[in-house]
Amino acid sequence: MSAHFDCTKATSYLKEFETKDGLSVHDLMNSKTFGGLTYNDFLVLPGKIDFPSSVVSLESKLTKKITLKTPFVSSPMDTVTEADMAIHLALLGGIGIIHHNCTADEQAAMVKKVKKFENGFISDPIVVTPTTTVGQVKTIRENLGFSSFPVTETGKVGGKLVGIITSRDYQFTEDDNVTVAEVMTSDLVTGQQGLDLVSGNEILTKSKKGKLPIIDNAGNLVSLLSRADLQKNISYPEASKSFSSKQLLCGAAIGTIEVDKVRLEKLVAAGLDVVVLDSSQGNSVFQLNMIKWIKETFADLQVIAGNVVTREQAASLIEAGADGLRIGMGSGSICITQEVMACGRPQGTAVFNVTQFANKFGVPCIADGGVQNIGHITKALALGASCIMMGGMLAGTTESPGEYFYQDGKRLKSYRGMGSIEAMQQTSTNANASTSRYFSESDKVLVAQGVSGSVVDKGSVKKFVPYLYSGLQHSCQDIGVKSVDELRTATNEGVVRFEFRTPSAQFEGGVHNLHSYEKRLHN
Ligand code: NAD
Ligand code: CPR
Repeated sequence: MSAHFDCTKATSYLKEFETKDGLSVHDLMNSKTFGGLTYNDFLVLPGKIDFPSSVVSLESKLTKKITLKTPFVSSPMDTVTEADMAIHLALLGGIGIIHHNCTADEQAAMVKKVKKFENGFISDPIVVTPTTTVGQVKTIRENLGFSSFPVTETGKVGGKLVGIITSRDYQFTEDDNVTVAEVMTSDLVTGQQGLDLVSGNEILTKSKKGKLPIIDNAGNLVSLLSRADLQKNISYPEASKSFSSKQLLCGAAIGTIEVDKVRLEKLVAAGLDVVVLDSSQGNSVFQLNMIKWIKETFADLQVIAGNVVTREQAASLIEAGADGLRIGMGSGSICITQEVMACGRPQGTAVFNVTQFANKFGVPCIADGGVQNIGHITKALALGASCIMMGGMLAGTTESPGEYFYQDGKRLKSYRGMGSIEAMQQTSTNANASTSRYFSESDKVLVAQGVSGSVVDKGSVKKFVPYLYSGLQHSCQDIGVKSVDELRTATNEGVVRFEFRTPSAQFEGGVHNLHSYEKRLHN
């Protein structure tokens, strides 16, 4: 029998005599054997677990001055981010970037809605007038499922509050012509504007009421607090808020033509925290000039420039004053840019090369596009990204714009590229010149860079984002790092190791050889 080494010394033997298993990120990315790498072309090797996944911190920078508790950003696309998405992502610790395929006023109104949002308070409740009939109230209940309504003189939020009508007031009223004024409760328990959620909850509990109308000093209805909502209302300790105003953080995208300056003025007036200069090729004089103008005009506004995929592109934008960069050209799920423009870069390589450069200047980078699962998120962060921007992953959720429809027995929502013919045609049908995004070069022929399609219903981001969050924590635990920051540092220092993945390794890493299965990602 041959002699073996002492088992009790295995780890010290490893450190002393063996080279580290796997590849450093630098060897992985600088290998000349392969071309540019995508997230699927490599794997992270597991490390040591000596902590629970729940302690993993996902805090990460979005820009020089904004740090998020959750490194998730929604794309400025008209099938992904409007106010509802931006509100819920911010509540969950990320941030939404509101698209600009609409008028400047519409976009500013969405930003305002996010900034004015107060968790738990319904800012746009259904309101009736004293002359509304009980029959009409019953119809609203049947159509919308709500049974209680504040009553104002105007029938709108902002009108003088005169009562509330609940199912108790009208359930035994058989004559549908009776007016709300005849049956409503006018002896009201109300809350004053500015009341916080905890105090509102206390009033509801003490008064044993189901709804608490919130009024301003003049007695006008401002919003409504609902006991049922409060009970199911999750508290959002991770919410992204500005320190001074305590309002949710909100981002929005603009283009780089002259009228975008007017657009931005409106967005800033609505309370915008961060602007994304939205372009597939950010290294343009148009964008450099726009960054300089923004920095001179709105000193406090954070500017994310892009998109870039090379160090040279990044250097121009960093020098012009960008507070963050957006990386990705041609990797998006709806994208045909690489096919049509011949430009782009595999996303893994793009993220590594740009972040290696930008991080030296303290400029955080967003990995944008091509993310299909939690593993891709982990890999993008390991390669140096600070945040992850998602389009397709967040499309098809309850909070994404658009209605669900059925096709082939599946519940779907539309998802389309912002340079798809359909999205560009919507832009061009807007008569208002200030809505024009791209036609500064007076294009007669539209050259599509993306497609228009659909994605399956993913349910609410209230469940989906916590799934991504927990999944990312588990992934970091497997790698043996306690935070996203540590993931980046340990990768850069060669502590976290990698392996290439051949096509057969990719096949092996997926579900295989089953007769049938259902892929359920979370409960
Ligand atoms: P863009 O606004 O950067 O460019 C459109 C055209 O307008 C370009 O020809 C550009 O040179 C021109 N232009 C811009 N500013 C100008 C100015 N001030 N004066 C004269 N001409 C000017 O938009 P885009 O790159 O076509 O992207 C359109 C949308 O599609 C964006 O939402 C973008 O995010 C998305 N997209 C993304 C990718 C990607 O891979 N990330 C690829 C394609 C499209
Ligand atoms: P996915 O997350 O769906 O893979 O990609 C979303 C990203 O795709 C967007 O954030 C944007 O950068 C990019 N994108 C949007 N419209 C596009 C068109 Cl028309 N073409 C190429 N890329 C596009």
